[in-house]
Amino acid sequence: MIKRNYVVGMLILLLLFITACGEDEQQEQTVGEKLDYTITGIEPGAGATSLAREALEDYDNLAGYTLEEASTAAMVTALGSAIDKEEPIVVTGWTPHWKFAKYDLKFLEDPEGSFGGAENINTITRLGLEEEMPEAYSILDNFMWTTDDMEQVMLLTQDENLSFEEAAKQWIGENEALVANWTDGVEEVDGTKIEIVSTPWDTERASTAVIVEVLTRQGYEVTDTPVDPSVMFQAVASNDADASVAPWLPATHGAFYEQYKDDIVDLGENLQGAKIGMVVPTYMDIDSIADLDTAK
Ligand code: PBE
Repeated sequence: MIKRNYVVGMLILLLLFITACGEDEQQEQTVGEKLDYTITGIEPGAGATSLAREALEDYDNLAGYTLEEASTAAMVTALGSAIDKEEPIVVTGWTPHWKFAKYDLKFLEDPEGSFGGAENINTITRLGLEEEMPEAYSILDNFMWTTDDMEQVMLLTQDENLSFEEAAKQWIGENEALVANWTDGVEEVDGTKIEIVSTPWDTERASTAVIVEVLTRQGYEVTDTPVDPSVMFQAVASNDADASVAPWLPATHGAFYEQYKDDIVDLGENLQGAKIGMVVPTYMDIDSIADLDTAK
């Protein structure tokens, strides 16, 4: 008898449990639940990744969230498939980038300022370059363009399937007047070797391809090495490389800049109006990083 009561009791409990589970499933999942409390990040060495890690500390509501660090390619793939299914996704994103032309996206507001505000892209050189390669130094110092210009180069690589080198050549051909501003009054050189260091993202592949082509036309023998942002700063600070047009400042690469600023020359911005942060499809009805619901 006792045994049978026990079995019946267990069955009732089981039934209650199953009913409760069923009800739970019917309840709307929160955005955080749908995201599995995950932010889709990019390469571990990117400046955007360090700032996203800091954001997870800065925002109380993000305690319990995970930053998935992989690659830009993995991030844009995840973004594309989430958008296909109209599912929520939060990525570490930036502009200029083609994802904003292809999809309807928005930056989440960042009331804690984890990602800084407006970003610029700067030109840096090693100490002594001005004296040793004044022609290259002048061109690097004069190099200044707009996000529109940069986007045109990136578009040529996509729409016309050109390499960055080919796209840079074509863009220069279409913008000779602007390029002439950078080289005006600068003397030609005869095969002087110069080493440019850059990072592997499309924005920097575009700017670096353009500056490499301009320096080549001036008579330089140019090598271009894409590396992690930390290595880029270290290379210029230790004279292993001559210059870079790739640092994103003041926030994205700010920590590296602080570390190496006494051992590099900062020629100021070559492009204004970049931005990084947390990016979501516009169909998500949150506006701020602070709107993400806390992990349960
Ligand atoms: N980015 C693109 C890079 C710099 C350029 C924003 C992904 C970074 O985070 O380091």
